Amino acid sequence: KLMEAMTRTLANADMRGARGVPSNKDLDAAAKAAHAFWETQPVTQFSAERSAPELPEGAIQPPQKVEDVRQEPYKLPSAYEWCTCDVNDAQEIVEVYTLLTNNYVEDDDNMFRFDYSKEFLRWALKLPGYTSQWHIGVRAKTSKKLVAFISGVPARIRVQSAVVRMAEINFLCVHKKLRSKRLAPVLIREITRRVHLRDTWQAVYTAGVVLPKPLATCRYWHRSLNPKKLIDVGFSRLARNMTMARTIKLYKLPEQPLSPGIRPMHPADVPAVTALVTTYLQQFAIAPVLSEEEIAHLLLPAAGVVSSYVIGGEGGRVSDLCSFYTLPSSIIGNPEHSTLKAAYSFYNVATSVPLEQLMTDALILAKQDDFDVFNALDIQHNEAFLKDLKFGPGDGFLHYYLYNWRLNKELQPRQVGLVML
Ligand code: MYA
Repeated sequence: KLMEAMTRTLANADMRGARGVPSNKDLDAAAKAAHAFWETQPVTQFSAERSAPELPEGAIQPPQKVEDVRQEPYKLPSAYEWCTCDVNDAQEIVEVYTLLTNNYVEDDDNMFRFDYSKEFLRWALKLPGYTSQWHIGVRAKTSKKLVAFISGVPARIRVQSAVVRMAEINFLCVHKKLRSKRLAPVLIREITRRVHLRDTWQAVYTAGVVLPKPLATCRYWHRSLNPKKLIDVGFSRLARNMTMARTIKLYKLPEQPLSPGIRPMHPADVPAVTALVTTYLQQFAIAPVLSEEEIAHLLLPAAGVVSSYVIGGEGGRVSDLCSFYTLPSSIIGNPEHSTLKAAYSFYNVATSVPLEQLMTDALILAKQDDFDVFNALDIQHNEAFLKDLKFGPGDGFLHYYLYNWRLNKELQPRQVGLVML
């Protein structure tokens, strides 16, 4: 997921200030802001660091007994009611899609808005073990229109040496006409209650906004695949001293992948890919623990949703994996182009070829599939190839958060192994 910060390429590093990247001063200001809701929640507070740096790492609050969890849903303003959204239902998935496509995350200048497809939303919400109790909507009582949404899916997340059952929270959205009415805290309290009812006491989430208190602050980088379109729609700018023709040449890629034998992942690869990914993820301070069933769900290629390629013998040892998911953005108010087709780097493991070569292949395969841009966070080992493969830094950050779990030290992006959708 990411980003909850929709970000764009910065044409030149010196333009960062002008393009809305918060300076350290802004982050300090955010840290000093009052958080009437978040200050009541079991999350690391900005002030805790100063007052009590040596509290033990781990759960902030002990688990309750499930039978002691509040039974009634939280109260909504009287014109609204709770619903669960059945993402298997053709009409209900359209309702979730429509709410998000019109009201979800935009960049700072309101030029682009995430346009998660119906197929993608179904995929992201139907992780093994999912429950529709965690796909929560709010409807207007009279019109029944869906006006807000929040979701959770179950996950096992390793934080340093502890493997913790958590909810991954995503797709929090309040209709534009209902903003700033403190509906978001009610949605968060309600999903917390329903997660507690399933004996789960921790959660992980990412957001573009600064809240108490980021576990890690990461940045998006963007690799132009279709530079002319990106410049035409204002996603990136022509660099100083560059013509369009030179820019197109700069980003040109080989027609075919560099690694002989690279091919789409097949169901028979699931055990080998699970082993490869499991070993790879052990080196990060925070990473998911993925079963074969979860790997199959997350990584087997699904058109318009996720693309995964491997190197290695069919059904036998797999030495390398690259993957990316499809998350287009609506281009707001552009007469010529309505959609930006973006690929987001997912899980990549290189053992038989250099990582830079594997990621070049990912770019080539994404280009073959007509993506306009390839995005990656500076997490995992991505720093090692971003600059050389001509990614440019974006103008937003993605902050990682844990609910009811304390870590005493902020993590560096390269210590983060978890990718959220
Ligand atoms: S991140 C994606 C969030 N979605 C968007 O950005 C879409 C566009 N924006 C909107 O739809 C609204 O602006 C939202 C806020 C819904 C974001 N995460 O109702 P309000 C706090 C957490 O008056 P609105 C994603 O999906 C804000 O600081 N809190 O505001 C992960 C303030 O609290 P405080 C946020 O603008 C979500 C309060 O809400 C966020 O109308 C993870 C204001 O409420 C945010 N992104 O609505 C959720 N934005 O006063 C947490 C604002 O204290 C999960 N706020 O500062 C926690 C774990 C729960 C499970 C636990 C289980 C154990």
